[in-house]
Amino acid sequence: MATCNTTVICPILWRALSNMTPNLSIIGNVSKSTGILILNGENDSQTPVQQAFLLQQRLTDVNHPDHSLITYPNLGHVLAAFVPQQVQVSVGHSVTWDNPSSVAEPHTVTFVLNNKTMTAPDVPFAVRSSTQFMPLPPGANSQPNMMPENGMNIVIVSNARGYFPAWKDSTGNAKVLGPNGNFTMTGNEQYVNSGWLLPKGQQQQYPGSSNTFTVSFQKAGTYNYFCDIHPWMAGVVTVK
Ligand SMILES: [Cu+2]
Repeated sequence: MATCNTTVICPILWRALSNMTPNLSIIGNVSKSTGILILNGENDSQTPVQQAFLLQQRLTDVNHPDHSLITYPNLGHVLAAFVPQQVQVSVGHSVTWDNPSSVAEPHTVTFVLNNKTMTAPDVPFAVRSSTQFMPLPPGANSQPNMMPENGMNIVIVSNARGYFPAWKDSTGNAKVLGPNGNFTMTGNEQYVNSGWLLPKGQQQQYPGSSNTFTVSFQKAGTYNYFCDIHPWMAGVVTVK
């Protein structure tokens, strides 16, 4: 069976670097004992490379002793995206998604084939007000998000139908599957989700999460999908 691989890129790192780029007025006041490294993508739309040259010039003007500018040709801000965004396969063939990004940023491949089956990664549930939650591991800097309501508490928790591979059939039955789902799309589904896809080896923070998701398409059609965590990430599989 021919397999068509699509991948996910997520240069969150670039955003972090850009956010750290100080502006002109601040950079002139940085202590001379602090070394400054400016990293800038040539095609970066939010902090154009000219801005980086101005920062560099300002540091030269104030005789800052230790500063360098590195520009990266042909690189710039890219929002997290599916690559390629459009894939065409023949009936009976499959597509595998993975997450090759360098940071442990989760993504999902989510097919909402009936709008009423839409979900969110984190959702409210009611629990008894007396329910005690213990952070794990003990001493972790975490606390459950709880709001009192009518003698109960509302807690926001991770949605299993978003976190794990899950699907909902034509009659509304939902099934949650184990990690690294391998799903056969017959065309009768209302909802199919990959669960959280993490780069291989980076799922420690997210127990039970997946590295890959494979869908075998049994029926011709156009299958739109998106990432449940970053809804601007969208893709389409055309099955002929
Ligand atoms: Cu995403």
